[in-house]
Amino acid sequence: IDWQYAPAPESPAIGRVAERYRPFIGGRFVDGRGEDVKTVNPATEEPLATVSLGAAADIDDAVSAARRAYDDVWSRMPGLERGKYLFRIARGIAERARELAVVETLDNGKPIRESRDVDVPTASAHFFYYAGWADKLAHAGLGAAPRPLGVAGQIIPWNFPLLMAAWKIAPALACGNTVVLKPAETTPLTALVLAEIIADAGLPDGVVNIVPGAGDVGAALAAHPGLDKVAFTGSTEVGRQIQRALAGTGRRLTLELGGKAANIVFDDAPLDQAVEGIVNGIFFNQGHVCCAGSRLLVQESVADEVVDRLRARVTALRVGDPMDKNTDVGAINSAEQLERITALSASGDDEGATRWTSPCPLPDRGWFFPPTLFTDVGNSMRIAREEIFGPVLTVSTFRTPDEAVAKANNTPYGLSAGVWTEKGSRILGMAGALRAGVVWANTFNRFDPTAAFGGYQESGFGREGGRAGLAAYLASDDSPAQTPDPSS
Ligand code: TXE
Repeated sequence: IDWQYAPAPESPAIGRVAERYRPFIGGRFVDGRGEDVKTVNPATEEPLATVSLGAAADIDDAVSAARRAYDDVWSRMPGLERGKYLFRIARGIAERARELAVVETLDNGKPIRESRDVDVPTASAHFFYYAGWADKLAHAGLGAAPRPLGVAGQIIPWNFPLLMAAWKIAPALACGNTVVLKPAETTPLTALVLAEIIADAGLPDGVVNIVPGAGDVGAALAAHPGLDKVAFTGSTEVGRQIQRALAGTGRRLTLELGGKAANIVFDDAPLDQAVEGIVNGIFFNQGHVCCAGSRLLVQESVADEVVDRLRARVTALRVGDPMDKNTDVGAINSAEQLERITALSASGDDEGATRWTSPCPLPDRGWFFPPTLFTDVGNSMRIAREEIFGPVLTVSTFRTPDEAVAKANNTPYGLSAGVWTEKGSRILGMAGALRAGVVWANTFNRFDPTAAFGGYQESGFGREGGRAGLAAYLASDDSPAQTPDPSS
């Protein structure tokens, strides 16, 4: 699918990273009351820009601004008008696509090819998609007069900084909510460029507020009594803390947490295609993907052949400078994440799995981890159970479809899964039996604004994307609306 709705003109700001980024509150860029910190380019470990962090007092200001904007303007605006603003934001992203891709890659470490071809166009596509819903909410299947919830607090991680901001902001605004968003501490830049795009689109002051900060600022936001809704994407551990903080408050919550997806290859699958899908499933975005296909389950009769082909293919992956268009695997986002990946991989060695590492050369500086496969993996090993969130794949085998389902479902998570087979009936059978919010067939890591995304069990609850994504931001009952329905 070509999500580049509008051709991106040459941006005058290509490659430009501003010196200082500030919180966006009440329609203005202001100095935060937290400290000034340097963001670091993970590929060089050199400082990239200064960020003025927010503090709890800035969260108070942002929530107040969002409340005023909700009461006075946004919840009263007809859906058709709201949609026009979303279309403008979508176009603004497309117009600044090159700049956004460069800033994203420098701040996050992901290959420029991915930020250019996936993150930025898909972010724009989310705004285009939800813009179309803004005046059609009565047809969303959520009752005749669905109404917005109010002010939403949104906390996002560092693996898809711009795209996660778009996933959170676009449906919330389309439904008539206002938002306070906190980007992750290591990747705040593109969300603050998005704030400029939002300001340029003329959005009424306070409808979107973006406050950079670390976990303390996130905790202040999640627990703020002025919110009606909290949406969080991040670790299962922090998700649990937020759920506890919200218990008994009546505030709505959606959580999108970790994953440990099985990518299941049957012996009738087109193996060349499957190997590409396995590589994309785990090495896309350095494996910093909640739905990454981190557990390969391959049918015993083709296991040796698949692993051989996989090693050959992985050996050809180029790891290195994320700004190089030929790079396949970029930098690990932070020193902490590199430590986590290193430690979990070491536990695989200790527990008796066999490690194979791509012989690719790694840059001398920056945080990098080579593409890695583990075979001889037992189900009880930590590498088979815990989310590694890095370029590390475990390989195990199965004989029958039932055994594949049992192994795939043997996890506390339930976000995604992949099935590779020529048989349509098997795809349908597996899709029904796998406990995962998304099941891809003969593809992996396909993101599409029209499709719902979300998990079961420890992967969280609630859906983002598609029509289902509207339910997270609307009061859906058919009782008389307490606030006028601006969309009807
Ligand atoms: O996540 P955190 P981290 C998983 C992945 C990774 C691990 C740790 O396995 O290795 O989590 O990553 C904010 N109250 N995922 O430490 O801390 C934080 O500032 C409120 C999977 O980076 O959960 C950031 O904005 N907010 C995942 C966001 O939460 C708090 C993506 C996520 O950071 C907070 C990221 C608090 N007490 C990590 N503490 C996915 N589902 O894609 C931190 N934050």
